[in-house]
Amino acid sequence: MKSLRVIAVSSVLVAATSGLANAQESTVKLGFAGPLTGQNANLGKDVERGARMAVDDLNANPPTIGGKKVKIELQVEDDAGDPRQATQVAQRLVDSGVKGVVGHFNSGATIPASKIYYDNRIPEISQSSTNPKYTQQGFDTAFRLVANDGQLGSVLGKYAVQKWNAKTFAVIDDRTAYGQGIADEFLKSAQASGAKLVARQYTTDKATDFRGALTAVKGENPDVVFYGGMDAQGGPMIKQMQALGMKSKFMGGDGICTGELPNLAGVALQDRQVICAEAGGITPEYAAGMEDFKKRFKAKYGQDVVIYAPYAYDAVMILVDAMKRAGSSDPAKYLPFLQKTDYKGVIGETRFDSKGDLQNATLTLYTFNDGKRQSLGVQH
Ligand code: ABU
Repeated sequence: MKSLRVIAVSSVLVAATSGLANAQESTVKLGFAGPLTGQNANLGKDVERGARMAVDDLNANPPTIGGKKVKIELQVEDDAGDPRQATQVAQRLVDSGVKGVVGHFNSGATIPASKIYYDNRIPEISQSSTNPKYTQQGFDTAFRLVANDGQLGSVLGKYAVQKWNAKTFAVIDDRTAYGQGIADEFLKSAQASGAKLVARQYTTDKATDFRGALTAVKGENPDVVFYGGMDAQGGPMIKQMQALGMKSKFMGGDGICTGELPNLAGVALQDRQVICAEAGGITPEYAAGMEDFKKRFKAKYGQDVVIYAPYAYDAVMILVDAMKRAGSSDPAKYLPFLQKTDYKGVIGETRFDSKGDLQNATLTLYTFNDGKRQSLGVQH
C-alpha cells in the first residue's frame, strides 16, 4: 500500500515537472539592444517601441512553433550606442538564452556585438545599422533591414551635383563607424560626379559646439555641407550655421533624417535647403500598411515614429516567421530558414542576399517643410 502511494506521488511529481518543462518551452525569449540612454536615446526608444509592439501583436494571437502555441518575451538592453557597452550587453543576452536579437542601432555598436552573436550562433537583425562592414565579416548570423552607407552616400553625392548643381562641398563627420563611413561614401560619389572637396572637418557624437569646424568650412564657402553623423549633432549644427551666417545647403544620411530634426534645428531649418536619406523606401503597395502602423504606434505610445520603429517591428516578425517555418526556435534549426526569408511586412518585402543584406534595398530622399519631413521619392 505504502509503495503504491510512493508510485502515485512520484507520478504526480513527474507530471508536474514535465508540465513545468512544457510551460518553460512555450516561451521564446528574444533580445533587443539599442541606445536607450545618451545622445541617441530618442532613436533607441523609437526602435524599442517598434520591437515591443511586434511582441504585443504576436502575443495577442500567439504563434505556433513546432506544434505549440508560444509566448514571445523580449529582453531589452541598453548599449548607450557605445561599442564596449554593446559587447557587454551582447554577452548578457547570449547568457540569458535569447534565441535571436533585434538591434543593435548604431553601426559602431552593432559591428563589435555581431562577433559575440556569431560566436554563439545567435541570429541578429539590425533595423538601422548601415555601415557595410556589418555584413562583410563573413558572419552568417548577421542581417540588416536597411540599405548601406555605400548606397546612401552614392545617391546623395549624385543628387548634390546633378540636382543642386554643387561645384564645391565640405564634409564634417563625427568619427563614428557610421558617420565616417557615410561621409567617405558621399565624398567619393560627389567627387566622381565632378564636385570639389574644399574642407574636411571632424567632430564627435557627443559634441554640442561646432563653431570651430564650421568657421573653417565657412572660409571656403562650399555650395554644400555634408554631415556624417546623427540628428543630435546635425540639428544644433544647422542652428550654428545660421548663427554664423553660412549660406551652404546641408545634407546628411539617415542619421539626421528623423522626425526629430525639426525640433533639434528649430527655426534655422526653415531658412536652409536640407536633404537627407532614410535607408529604406515604402513602395505604393505598402503605403497604406505603413500609415496604419504609424497610427497604431501613435495610439499605443502617444509618440510619432521617429524613423526606424517599423523596421524593428518587422525584425521581430521576421525572426518569428523563420521559427514558424522551421518548426523550432532553436537557432541552429531556424537560421537556414531565416536566410531564405521572403516576408511581406510593414516596410515591404524582405529577402536577404548571401551576406545578410537586403536583396532589393531602397532608400527615400527627404527634405523638410513646415517642420515636417517631406518625401522626395523612393530610389532603387
Ligand atoms: N544608419 C544610421 C544610424 C545607425 C548607424 O549607426 O548605422
